Amino acid sequence: MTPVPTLDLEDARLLVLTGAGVSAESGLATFRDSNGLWEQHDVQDVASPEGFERDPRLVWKFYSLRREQAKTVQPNAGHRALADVEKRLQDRFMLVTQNIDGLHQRAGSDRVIEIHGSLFRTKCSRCDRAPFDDQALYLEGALPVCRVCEGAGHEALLRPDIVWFGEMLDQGHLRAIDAFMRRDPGSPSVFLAVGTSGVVWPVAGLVNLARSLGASTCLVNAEPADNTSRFHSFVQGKSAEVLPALFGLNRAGH
Ligand code: BV8
Repeated sequence: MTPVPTLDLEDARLLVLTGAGVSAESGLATFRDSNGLWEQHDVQDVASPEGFERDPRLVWKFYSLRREQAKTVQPNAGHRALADVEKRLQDRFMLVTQNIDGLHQRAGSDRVIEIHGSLFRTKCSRCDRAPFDDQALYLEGALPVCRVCEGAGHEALLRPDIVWFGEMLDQGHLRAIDAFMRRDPGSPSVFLAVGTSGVVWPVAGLVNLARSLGASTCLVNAEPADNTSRFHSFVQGKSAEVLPALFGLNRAGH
């Protein structure tokens, strides 16, 4: 682990962006590491609207297996460290996660924006009914259909409430992130990215917005990321080790 800088959070706002690397030490596969999810599946087949259109059963199997596995693992010390610093900073803290596994919430984080959606929410592929909490596994048998559409004489499959490639992010989320970064322009702010390869846009561009607004930026990652050069500081290491040290906690998160 490279030396951990001290983050001066006195009066500062802290925006944290996490990716799959934060859940790696809980036992969940990342996407682009060796043996990652995108080595086992073609992204276009399982994480795009076209793929769902082509083979919804394959897509529901892909996400049902991840839903099943996410329930069996536990948050790690990195998740707990972020939940702890949220309690200390309160409304000066925002967590934006690309992860859909729900581990931040299970570790106690409340101020979370799931910018790419959630494994545990399902929505209609046709109508605009609100997404709903769903723990079910659709591994065999009939795929879930929307009862609201059915009542109106239409047939429509339910789908995971997840942002696939080629789909727009929730504009409300992007507005909330932008407003948080622009709040109290005179006060110090920190942008911390953890466990993300910096490949997926538009989230990979958040560091540029943070810098343009005068934030100090830090990346914590197991290896250099695609956009490492955009950060003022880079800490190479595992998030479950680095985050407790970064926030002055021991590994157990106390
Ligand atoms: C969109 C689904 C409008 C859920 C995902 C420019 C602007 C806008 C869009 C684009 C653009 N250029 C290209 C695009 C299109 C595309 C895109 O970005 N493509 C990339 C691949 C080039 N973006 C989109 O389609 C977005 N939509 O903008 O709509 C539009 C559309 C088309 C064209 C223009 C505009 C939608 C993006 C969301 C897609 N959905 N997932 C799911 O299945 O999970 S993205 C997927 O990648 C996940 O959400 C994941 O979170 C995300 C990012 O991956 P990471 O989390 O970073 O994971 P990864 O494995 O890559 O890296 C893990 C890192 O952790 C590694 O670096 C590793 O070293 C490190 N690590 C490992 N262990 C540890 C660790 N670090 C610390 N500790 C450890 N222990």
